[in-house]
Amino acid sequence: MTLTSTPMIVLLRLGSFLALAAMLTGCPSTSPLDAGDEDTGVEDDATVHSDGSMDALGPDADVHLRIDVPMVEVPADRPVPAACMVSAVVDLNARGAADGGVLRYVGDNRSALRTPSLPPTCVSSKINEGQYQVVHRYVPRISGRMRVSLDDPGTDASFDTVLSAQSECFALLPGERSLGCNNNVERSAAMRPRASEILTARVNAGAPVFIIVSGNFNEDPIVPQGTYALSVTELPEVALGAACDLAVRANACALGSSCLATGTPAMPRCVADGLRDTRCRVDTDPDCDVGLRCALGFCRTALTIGAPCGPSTNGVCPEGSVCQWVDGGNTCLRTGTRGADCRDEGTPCDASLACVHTRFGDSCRTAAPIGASCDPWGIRDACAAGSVCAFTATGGTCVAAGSVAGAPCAPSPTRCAAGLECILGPDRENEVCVRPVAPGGACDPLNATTRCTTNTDCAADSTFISGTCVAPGRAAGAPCQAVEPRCETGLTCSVATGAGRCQRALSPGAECDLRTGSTRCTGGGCVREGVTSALCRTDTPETEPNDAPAMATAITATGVSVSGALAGTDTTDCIRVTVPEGGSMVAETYTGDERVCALAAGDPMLSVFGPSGAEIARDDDSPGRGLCSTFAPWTYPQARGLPGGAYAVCVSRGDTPVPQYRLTVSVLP
Ligand SMILES: [Ca+2]
Ligand SMILES: [Ca+2]
Ligand SMILES: [Ca+2]
Ligand SMILES: [Ca+2]
Repeated sequence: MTLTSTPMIVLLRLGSFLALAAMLTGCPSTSPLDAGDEDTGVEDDATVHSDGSMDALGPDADVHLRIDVPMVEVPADRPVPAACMVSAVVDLNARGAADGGVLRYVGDNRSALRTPSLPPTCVSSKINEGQYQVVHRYVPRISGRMRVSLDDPGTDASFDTVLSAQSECFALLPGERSLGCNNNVERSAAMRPRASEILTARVNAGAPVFIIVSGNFNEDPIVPQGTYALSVTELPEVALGAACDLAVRANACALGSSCLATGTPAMPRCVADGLRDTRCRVDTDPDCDVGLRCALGFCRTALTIGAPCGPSTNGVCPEGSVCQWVDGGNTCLRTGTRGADCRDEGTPCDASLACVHTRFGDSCRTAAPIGASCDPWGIRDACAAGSVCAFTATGGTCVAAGSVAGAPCAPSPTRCAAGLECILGPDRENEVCVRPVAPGGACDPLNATTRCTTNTDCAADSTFISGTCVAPGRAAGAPCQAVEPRCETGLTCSVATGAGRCQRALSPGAECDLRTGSTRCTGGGCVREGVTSALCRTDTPETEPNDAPAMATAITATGVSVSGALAGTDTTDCIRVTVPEGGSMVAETYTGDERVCALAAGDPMLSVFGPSGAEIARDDDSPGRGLCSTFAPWTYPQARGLPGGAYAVCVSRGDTPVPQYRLTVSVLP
């Protein structure tokens, strides 16, 4: 959570940068409610919907305001969402406690409906996000912007919140903007990295704002419901050129400008948006002046096609191109060419290439035909049109969708062949067809080809590739029981509290299980020795100073488990490994136990720097890894087919210390 705020991989392509920028800044949203063409001159009873559900004003009702707000035309057939019914909406002006200009309200979403009424724009409601919504109504006293936050010790630490705001209590139609949306805070002041905070677009005094608290379901112990503490701070506006608060906590710049530190010495002032290295314009075309392109919320110099790009380049690829890893470097590639995104219109890809679906989106590749081996995690050798990559015991094969166990499900209505059922796959993003297996039956510990029935789970055997369906707590790899003893004698639960797996303790040198986490290495980490095998290695303590790639500690072995800490003034630790020409790399971070990077143990970020010194990939929180990262051929195109040379792998942190972490790095031929 140091630089990115979401449990996603930072991809080296512009679309993702922009999506990320949206999340960092509190969403693409920002539709200022300019007093516009249709001043309705509403007095007092500001917004009244067709069913009269929203007509109650809070204590502000006695403030006799004339409000200049364009009323959104609401079609008569547009139903009032369940969460917007007057009985469900929390009137913050009436119920929140104001303290020094900050209104604070403590609530919970345990009795809210699971299905979202007002889908937030910054998460996908298709993957169990933005659920259990509670709507709050707030009438600002002054025009300007509002900071709304759930980053508060009063918010449950395990509650993964989403926060959004709208000017109307209706699901947004295409083209309608929210006032702001955020999943995870960029930096948590209250040790609540899964909590959310937004800085709204401009709001007008007296015009109600609907603030929506939702929950995401990731995996235990992260939950979509809980107690939250919501605060609302109204920020007065500062004129262009005037001094402002860089943190946008005391005030906010007027529409069309943003607070940046400029001049010598640098002073925070409101600077016009859309200029080189200033913020992109919001809701105004063009978003940046000629020759500039908006990236991560700032107008940057546009690079040329074929130019190097990536996290350490101060420029962005031009329109019609993406920054993509191809032939050992991050390069601005024109869409439709090898390694780049497919074109939206016309022929998707150049001749001899196929537009294939990968986990990183549709990409022009030399596609693998049906029956060929492929990477089911969707990175390598994606399958030709009409086929998809199915999980097998140790890899993948291109097959027709839904045809076999392990295959991605086909479109509705018949999603899987007879005898199979469609469930969320091990990448937690895509659905796969699995075969139900009764207790005692042989199963796949990855749950990619089978699903254990009757409240059993697949416990891995010594191969870590096959297993048996067992009751909780009965075998290594099986889920822990809720009460002590959580696992059978000789096994320990992977986490102290909450849902975890029973693990077998192994000594250094033993073959360990990185695939499903059924083992725990004593005094060290599990280091990959090959694509499917891994050994327990004793920890090597880090050696300071190691604060930058140039200061990295050189590692001569092909695999290492480093133990380190990031506290005090120490924010970065780097090691250096040598990769042979065409080799690949696996680097993983851990805090606490082997599999779950708990909220309380700090939030490390992983960066990889290539032989030229350029940062080739940056990953904060990988899917299924909590707050830790996995940089590997099956998660990153940058991790395989590497140019030979020295690579630095760095672990860094944000404001919160990481008292103890483990970094495992393996170099594969
Ligand atoms: Ca969140
Ligand atoms: Ca350190
Ligand atoms: Ca250091
Ligand atoms: Ca992280």
